[in-house]
Amino acid sequence: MLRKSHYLLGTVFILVLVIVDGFIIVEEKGDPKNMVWLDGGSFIMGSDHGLPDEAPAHPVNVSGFWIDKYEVTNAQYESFVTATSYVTSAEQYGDSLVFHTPEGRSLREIAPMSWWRLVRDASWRSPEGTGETLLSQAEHPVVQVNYADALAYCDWQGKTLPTEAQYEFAARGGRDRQIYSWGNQPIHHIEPVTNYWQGEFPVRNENTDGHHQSAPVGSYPANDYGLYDITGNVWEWVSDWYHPNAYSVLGSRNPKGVKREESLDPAEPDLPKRSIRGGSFLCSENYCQGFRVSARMPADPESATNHIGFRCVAPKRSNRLTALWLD
Ligand SMILES: [Ca+2]
Ligand SMILES: [Ca+2]
Repeated sequence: MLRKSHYLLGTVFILVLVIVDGFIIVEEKGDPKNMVWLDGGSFIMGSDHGLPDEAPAHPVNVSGFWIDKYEVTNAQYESFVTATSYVTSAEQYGDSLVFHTPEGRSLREIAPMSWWRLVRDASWRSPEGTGETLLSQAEHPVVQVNYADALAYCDWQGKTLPTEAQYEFAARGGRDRQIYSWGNQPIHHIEPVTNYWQGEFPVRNENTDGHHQSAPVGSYPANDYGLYDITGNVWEWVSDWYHPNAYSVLGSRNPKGVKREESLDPAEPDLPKRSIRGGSFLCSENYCQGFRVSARMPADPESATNHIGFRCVAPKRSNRLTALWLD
């Protein structure tokens, strides 16, 4: 009997050692690289003072999740491509959309969206299609990735793309009912806090924030949750299908967007679109104002452009994510 008790005690001791050892290993290695854990909670999503698709402001509750501190960079995407031989859609098509400053003196003289051109050989490796290598832009956010290209990277990392609710929760950094990730101070009244377009879009970029196009990730201050470029720099893919009235029909707990067949962009009603969030270096005060935390934009998930990138989230420790922690 005594020997059996000793045996059981020994087994328990070994189990505790294994568990404690595993725990210590994870703790010693720290959190996943360049991610922030957000506890989740309730917040007011949307705005009654922005564009119609941001209304109504409504209470939403999200569960806790990990989120990347930075937009995914060219260097990180290159690691993924090297490991998997992944070929993006723009590379398969042989062309992609690139912003060009159009002819004209003001936005009123210029046809909407005429500043986008399909450029031969534009891809994440050469966002402008100029053949320029990425060596000098390794820490810039990867662009010219469509929705599937972004999701493939996150999946490889054991992560996924954020929902709109997760994105807005993260972008607000606890600032309910405020306009920007830094509060309510107008963007032109303060030191550059994000990479956006100063001057009249799309004809005059005064570039007082120092970056005519994308900036290396983390070039501007983080928000209150320690997230960089969560507004500005490049737009970011989120997993929701876009609908302008989504906030009137979705539930309040971990909303995931409407169904694909319900997606609607009134400008192109036959084309289901995903939402993008956060605005880009092309967003100005006279056009789009995508750097407001409640701003939403529909985007064709098949298309890639030189102002849309992404970051990933993880709801919990997946095996792949844990492996990355232990790398
Ligand atoms: Ca800028
Ligand atoms: Ca961004």
